[in-house]
Amino acid sequence: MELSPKQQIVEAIRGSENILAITHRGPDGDAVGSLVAVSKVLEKIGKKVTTVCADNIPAVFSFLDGNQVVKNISGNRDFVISLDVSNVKADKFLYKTEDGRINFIVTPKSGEFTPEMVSFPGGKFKFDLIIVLDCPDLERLGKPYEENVDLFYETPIINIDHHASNDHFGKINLVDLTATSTCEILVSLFESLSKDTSLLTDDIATALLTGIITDTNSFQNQNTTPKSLTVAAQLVAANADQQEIIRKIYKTRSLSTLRLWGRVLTNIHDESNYRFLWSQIKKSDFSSVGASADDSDGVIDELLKTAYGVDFVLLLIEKDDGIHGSLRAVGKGVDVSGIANLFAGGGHPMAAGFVIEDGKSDIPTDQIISKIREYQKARNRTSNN
Ligand SMILES: [Mn+2]
Repeated sequence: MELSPKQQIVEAIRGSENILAITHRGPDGDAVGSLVAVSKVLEKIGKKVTTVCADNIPAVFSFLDGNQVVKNISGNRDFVISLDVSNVKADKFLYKTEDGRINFIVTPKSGEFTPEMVSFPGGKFKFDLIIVLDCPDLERLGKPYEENVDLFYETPIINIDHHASNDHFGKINLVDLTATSTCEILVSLFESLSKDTSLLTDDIATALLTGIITDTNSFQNQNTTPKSLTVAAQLVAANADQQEIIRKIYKTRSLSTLRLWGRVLTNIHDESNYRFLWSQIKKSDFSSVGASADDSDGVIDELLKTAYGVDFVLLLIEKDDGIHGSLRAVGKGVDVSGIANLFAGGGHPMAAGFVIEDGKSDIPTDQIISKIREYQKARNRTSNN
C-alpha cells in the first residue's frame, strides 16, 4: 500500500541526520511559528538541524525564541580536489599549510602528473533533507535559495504548506488547502512522528498556536474551520500560552507604530466608485515617525479591513526591495488573489499580496490604481449580468 505524504515525511525524517528547515522571506506568524516548532521538534528527536530565514524575525515574535534562526546557509558543501591516478600511480601523499594556502603534495611512483589530471567534482552536501515551511514556491525563500540552487536541486525536499498557489516543488508535498495555517498541519505530523511521548511541550505548542492565531487573525477570518478550533484547543491543553500570544501580537503597540497608523489613516484614498479603498506608507513616513517596516504589520488587518461597504482594501508599502502591496477582502465572495495576480503576486481569496521590485523611489501608484480600477470595472460588469 502506498504511504500517505504524512507517513512518507515521517519516514524521511527518521532516515536523515542533518536537516535544513527553512521558511519564506518576510516571515509572518505562521512562518516563524512553524519554523521554530519544527526546529525544536527535530532537535528533540535527536536530529541535527539548521534553521534558516532570509529576513529578520520581526520583534513582535521574539517571545517565540527564534534565536537559532540564521539568515544564510553556509558551509553546506565539501570542496573536493580529485586527481586521476589511472595512468600515473601515486607513491605518497601529504599536505602542508603555508602562507594562507593548503598545498596537496602527491609524489608519483613513476612518470609525471599533469594539470589535466586534476578535477573539482562537487562535494557532498551537509544536509540530507530540506523541510520548506509555509512557502508556495522556492523563489520566495529568497537569497538562501538563490545562492544554493544546487543544494535544493540535489537534496530531497519536504514541502509543507497551505497556500492554494503552492506549486508542489517538493519530493514529498504535504499541501493542505483546507488548513488555516502550516502550524495546523504540523500538529498531526508531530503526533505521527512520536507515537509514545508527546512532542508538544509548552514552547512548541505556543509556537504552533501562534501560526494558527495569526493566519486566522484570532479566529476572525473566514478560513477558520471546526478543525482549526479543535487543533487550537489541543494546543491550549498542551499548555500553549494563548494569553501571551494575544498580548504580544495584538495588545502591545509602540508609539512609533501608533504614529505610523495615523499616517495610514490620513492617507486613505476613497475609490468607492470601484468598490475599494487604499492607503500607502512611503519610506519617508517610516523615517519621519521613527518607525520600522515591522511597525506596519497588522495595520491592514486591524485598521483598513474594518472599512464598510467595499469589496477590498489595499495597502502599498515602500520597502528597500520595492513596493509591497497587501490586499484584504472585505465583501462576501470577493477573491483578492485575482488582483494580486495582476502584479504577479498571489495568495488566498481573503488575503493576498504582490511585490513590484524596482529601484525607483516613488510608488507608481497611478499605474497600480488604474489597473485595479479596470479590473473592478470588468468584474462588476460580469457580476451585474
Ligand atoms: Mn501561513
